[in-house]
Amino acid sequence: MSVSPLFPALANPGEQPALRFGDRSLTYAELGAAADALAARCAGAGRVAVWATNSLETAVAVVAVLRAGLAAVPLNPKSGEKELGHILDDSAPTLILAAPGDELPSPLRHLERVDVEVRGVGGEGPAVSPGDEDPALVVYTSGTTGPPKGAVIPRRAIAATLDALADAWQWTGDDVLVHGLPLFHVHGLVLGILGPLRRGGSVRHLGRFSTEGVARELNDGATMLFGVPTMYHRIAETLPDDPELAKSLGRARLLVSGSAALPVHDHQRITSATGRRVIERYGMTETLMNTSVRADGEPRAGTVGVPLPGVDLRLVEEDGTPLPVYDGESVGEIQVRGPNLFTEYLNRPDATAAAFTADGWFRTGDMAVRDPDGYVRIVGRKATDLIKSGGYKIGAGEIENALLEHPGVREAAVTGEPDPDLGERVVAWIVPTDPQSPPALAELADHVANRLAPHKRPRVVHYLSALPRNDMGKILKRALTDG
Ligand code: MCA
Ligand code: AMP
Repeated sequence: MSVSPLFPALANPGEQPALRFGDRSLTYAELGAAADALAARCAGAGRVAVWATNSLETAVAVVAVLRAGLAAVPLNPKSGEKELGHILDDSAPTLILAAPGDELPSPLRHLERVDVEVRGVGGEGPAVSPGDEDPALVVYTSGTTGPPKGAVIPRRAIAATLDALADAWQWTGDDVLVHGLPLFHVHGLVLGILGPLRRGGSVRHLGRFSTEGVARELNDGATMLFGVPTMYHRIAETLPDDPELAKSLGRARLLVSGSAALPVHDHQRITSATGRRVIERYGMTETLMNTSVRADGEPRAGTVGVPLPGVDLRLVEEDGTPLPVYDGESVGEIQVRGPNLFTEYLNRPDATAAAFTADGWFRTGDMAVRDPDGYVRIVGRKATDLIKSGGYKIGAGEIENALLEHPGVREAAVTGEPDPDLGERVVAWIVPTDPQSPPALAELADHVANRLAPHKRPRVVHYLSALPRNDMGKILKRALTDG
């Protein structure tokens, strides 16, 4: 079945602003022309990789791939060779779209490259009518072990999640969004770029996050801010010395935080300095958005609000039994069902099957309590081997594997520990090959940054003579962190 277009405002585009990155911008008419010209060049391709820098080109490229009825695979431009190699082998794109002049690393050079011309013209407009279930994006996300998995996100899920957020946030074409999020994850790309375009509104991307950039755009007509908790923490830290920042935040219609928990202390500091409350929403690469505090609802710091329209949510006990009542105290795993869900992990039927119950509920792995009136409060995660740092999900296993490839490392374990700025920071526990000259933190950090991605690098290293293990040889991570 065919869905209505993902971007109704591109059907008959006018001169209203669509995208702005720094001093470069496109109206809907210009975006439509550039995207259609590029879509024509992608016609017939399979999956299309996008070199997802924080740029106008990335936004045009993803819109073009969607207009062509194809699936985009956004690539983190800071991915190291090992991570990039895995994503390319797994997703097998036939094309790579990149900004003219961007230098691509060697694993990408064998792919046919098409430069993204943001002033492009000459396309015919989409001749295809993709179906609801057709894949729109393949977004790579870390698990506890092994390399990242590609979550296949259908067009239906993008439309459903963005329309549900429009309802919860009273988000319209009059809104102007500002953010500085990366464009290779759901938060920055789906919510932060495709969201405003689906509403017919506009987005101003900061290139990189800064409190100055946020203040400037909110003073200049932006109505909404999206960010991860680290960004709101940095805002909270800056507010006492920056009354202008407080005034500009006071002008926003909506301040939204997501990707990790925003500490109540940061909620409070922002509210007391600006008079505005930050609202939290809860999502996942595989599910897009599940819950949110509503713009017309009671903001309750420390909760992620209520299920979005169309989303079924339940809490289950260890054995899978749903909790009978919500009392604000009983903890269960969050499971969700709805049109917002992904289709599968690419090439991983085993992982896809394990992620769903027999009757189609997706197991999030997040642990929560629910207040009697339905508000959800996330209290933890089932897997200790997943670390959320700066809003990025990082699997301990993939970092351990990368560390073990360093000649100076004989054994390695990775854990997360609390960090006031990043939420959690990555900690490496190393048994060095040569105890007399163990590899330094900077060297191990570079090693991981170059192989995987800079945000996955360890921030702390501890050296041990042996890792604590149980009788089966399994590393006892709790013994590391408790010690
Ligand atoms: C430092 N750098 C290095 C090294 N050390 N590069 C290579 N090798 C090294 N050894 C570089 C980094 O690349 C970075 O460069 C700069 O130094 C600073 O890095 P760092 O301290 O790690 O981070 P930061 O710049 O302070 O970043 C904090 C941040 C970032 C801006 C909050 O963590 C961020 O953008 N987080 C957003 C994550 C996100 O979008 N998550 C959504 C996924 P440079 O500055 O040039 O980059 S979750 C999701 O999508 C679900 C659906 C949801 O619910 O939202
Ligand atoms: P990712 O797999 O990178 O898409 O990250 C999804 C995970 O981020 C979820 O499973 C949650 O653990 C976490 N998350 C997202 N939003 C929130 C939030 N508002 N509060 C707490 N955790 C969140």
